[in-house]
Amino acid sequence: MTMATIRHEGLKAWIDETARLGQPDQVCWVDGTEEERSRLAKRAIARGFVIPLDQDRYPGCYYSRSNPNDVARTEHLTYICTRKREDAGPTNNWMSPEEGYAKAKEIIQGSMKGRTMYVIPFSMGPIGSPFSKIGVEITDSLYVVLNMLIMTRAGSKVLDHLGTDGSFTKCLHTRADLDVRRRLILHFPEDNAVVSTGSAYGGNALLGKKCLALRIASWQARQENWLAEHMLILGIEKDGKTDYVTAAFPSACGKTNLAMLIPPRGLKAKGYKIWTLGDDIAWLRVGRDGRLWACNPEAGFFGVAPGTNSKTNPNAIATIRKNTIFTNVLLGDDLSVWWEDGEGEPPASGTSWDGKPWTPGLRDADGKPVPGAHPNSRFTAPASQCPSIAPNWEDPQGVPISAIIFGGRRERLAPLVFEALDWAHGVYAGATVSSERTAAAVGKVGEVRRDPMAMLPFCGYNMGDYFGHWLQMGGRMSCPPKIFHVNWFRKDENRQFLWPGYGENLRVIEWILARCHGKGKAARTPIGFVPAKGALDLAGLNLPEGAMDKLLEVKAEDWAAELDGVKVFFDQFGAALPKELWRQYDALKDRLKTKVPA
Ligand code: GTP
Ligand code: SPV
Ligand code: MN
Repeated sequence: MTMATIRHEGLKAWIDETARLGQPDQVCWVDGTEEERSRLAKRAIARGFVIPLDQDRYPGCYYSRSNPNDVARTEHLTYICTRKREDAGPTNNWMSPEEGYAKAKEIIQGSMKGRTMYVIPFSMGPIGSPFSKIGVEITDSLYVVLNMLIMTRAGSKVLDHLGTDGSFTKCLHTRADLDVRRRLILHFPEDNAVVSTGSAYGGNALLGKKCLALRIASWQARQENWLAEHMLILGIEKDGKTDYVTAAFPSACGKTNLAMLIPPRGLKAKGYKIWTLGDDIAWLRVGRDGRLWACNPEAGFFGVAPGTNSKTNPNAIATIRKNTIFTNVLLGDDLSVWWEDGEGEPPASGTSWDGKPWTPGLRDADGKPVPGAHPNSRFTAPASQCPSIAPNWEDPQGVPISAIIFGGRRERLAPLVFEALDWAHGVYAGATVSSERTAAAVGKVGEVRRDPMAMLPFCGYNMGDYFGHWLQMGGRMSCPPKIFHVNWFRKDENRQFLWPGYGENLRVIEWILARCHGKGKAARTPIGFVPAKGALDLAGLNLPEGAMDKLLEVKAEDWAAELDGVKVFFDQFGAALPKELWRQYDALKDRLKTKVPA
């Protein structure tokens, strides 16, 4: 592909303009062929951007280490640039488009000198599906190109589909000098454009992912009456019938793990088969049948490495055996990779994520263990390599959703599972999700913050309007999914997890689906329905005495105290917060005051 063969004038003009600004040595169109990918990988190795792993043990796999100051999303440098400040809302950083473009221009000017500027046409969603959106990423990072080739459907076939005047999201990325002072992740939803500078980390630099598929897409979804969500998609097959659910958990709170779960031994006899359709993002549309249909816009997984092993997530381990890029894990001197709570023994010696010599058991001056992998180290692998990938994962129509599951990481308060009373109450439950911060973004790990629908960092417009959009979507469906809330992370007084999690989570999903089919016994609490005694199948689990009671406990006084935090959170939206959410708040307050008979 060359500039001369491009028939889309708007695209051509943008490429020309960007090349004049960035001043790369050359412009290279990515056509998406295997021959090209292998050539680019060789080039990335020659330039030192990636290191090939031991090809016998890890065929087609590469290692990459990013700048130690650039290993997680930087929410404080992420902006929504709209003409009106209130359109970004109180939970987003805002900049005017003029200021955004001016700041970006200053950084991009000449930043690609001595480099190649790659142009990657890509489709989020199967090419040609009614769900799909096209983007074009310009980048001066070969690491980004290699990742985008895994995470999206990229290359000339996308251009063919775009035609001479199709619309696309302009995604402009320069790594510049990787200095945080020149790091900005800017979104211009009114122009269908993203500009990202000074970072080469995943969500900051792979612009199809959080920037296009969530921030820009959520803006478009509101206008076009659909939903762009931070959700996994999972299929549960039993007796020849498959139910599909989506689940929204904040970053590093278990989406990849749930999406690939293996039925626990105790439930094996029931003949469950679990299908993976997506692990991070779902686009949802109302079907002609009045149900909600979901599609995964991505083509790969950009998953958290630490904690991934063949006990917790065997499907992930099988997925990353070949053709995978490992970022910021430990690199063994024998060209192996390893991470904390990973597979097998660590190598005898290696280099840690921040480029320092590392040996097993290494401790710092204070005697604290020095991790080999960064807690947010990741693997990038093709979804097609996942043993549990659903045969219909690329169906252009998507799959019909029976349940939407919200969740967070809470040591206390939230029970293992509860079912919302109806759609509006479910939206309230989603809007008030709170969770302990993880290493996926720069910030204080463990601090509890509100993360509505797991979208706090990803909603591309005023979250008050977003809640309104969710509420009205309920009215567009004759058969809306039921809404649930789960918490795999509740702890006992010794701060040990009460629930074993991972594959065992199917026991909770089983109850959720039973509820969707009008079965499954439940007890009503002020916050919603929880499983009645004996309603969860716990065969073979051997939980300690009383653990289940603690897991399902709903303490009215704790929930009443939580309401103060909800009020502070809601208040900041002013008039943009739908009145319905205040009605839900008041109704919950009342229910918490009323003694409910058991
Ligand atoms: P992003 O890719 O950042 O959006 O995250 P994610 O939601 O896909 O998170 P992921 O599944 O990678 O899980 C992150 C961490 O949570 C890992 O360290 C897992 O081992 C851990 N985890 C996942 N599921 C469970 C569970 O059921 N129980 C417990 N205790 N930990 C879990
Ligand atoms: C997340 O942080 O939610 C991720 C990783 O899935 S990133 O692509 O960096 O956003
Ligand atoms: Mn994510």
